Amino acid sequence: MEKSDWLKKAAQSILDADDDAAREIAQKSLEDGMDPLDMINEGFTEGIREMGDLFDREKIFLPALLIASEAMTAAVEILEAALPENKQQEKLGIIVIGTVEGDIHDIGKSIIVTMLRVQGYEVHDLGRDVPIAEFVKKARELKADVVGSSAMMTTTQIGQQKLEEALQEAGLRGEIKTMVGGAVATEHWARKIGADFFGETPQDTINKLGAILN
Ligand code: B12
Repeated sequence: MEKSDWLKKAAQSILDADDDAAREIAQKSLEDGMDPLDMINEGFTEGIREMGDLFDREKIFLPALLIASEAMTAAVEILEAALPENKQQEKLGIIVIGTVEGDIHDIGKSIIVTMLRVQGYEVHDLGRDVPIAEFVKKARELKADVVGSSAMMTTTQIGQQKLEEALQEAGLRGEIKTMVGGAVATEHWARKIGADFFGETPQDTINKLGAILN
């Protein structure tokens, strides 16, 4: 099958909220020699984005979105397992990342995690709904170079500001850089709270990380 057909099928399985199909397409595309990263970024992600648009326009409702999200997660797990281990001896940097407290959205954050690992960063993923104190504790423990936070709601965005303040108070902000992302974050927001940068997409994040750590 052509690459474009695999990508279309992947997106469609998310639009159909069909987790069996999503798993099968992930598996079969690998057997057919597809690149797992292309399948995630150009295939399944397109599906969840379109579902997001439909949800925004009230064409679908939360239960359908939830099932589609689960299908997305199932497919990404299979594709991630097929990624080559990064054998680089010297890691590019240590990153601690999570979705801020009160926020359970983790699809986008998990894609960032995957992409940064593939690039050669050592990424510690704290998951979702992560208390601010946990970010600070892990950043200190692991001597992180960068702390990243994801926020998807206007109500939870404040967590990114609290994280900046908590890192300052812990005296860690001198040695640790910060990056913010997620649907509600912007360049302006990053500047306002004093974060080092806003990462809009995986590639944008990779570029800015490279620049800031050099
Ligand atoms: C999928 C989804 C869900 C799923 C989440 C499943 C999961 N495991 O993540 C479910 C169904 C569970 C859900 C629940 C809810 N959701 Co919801 N959800 C979405 C939706 C449709 C898509 C999000 C997504 O996954 N996008 C796809 C990914 C690939 O994109 P992304 O997240 O933006 O990530 C990219 C970048 O932002 C960036 N990035 C992301 N994180 C980070 C971090 C760093 C450090 C960096 C550098 C970059 C980066 O890279 C990613 C890859 O490109 C959005 C709509 C939208 N337009 O965003 C609403 C949305 C975020 N949800 C919303 C709401 C309100 C809710 C609920 C409260 C339920 C409700 N009443 O609607 C609950 C939240 C419960 C809670 N406490 O968190 C609102 C938030 C509104 C607001 N502005 O505050 C949105 C915007 C929908 C809307 N228009 O109303 N949701």
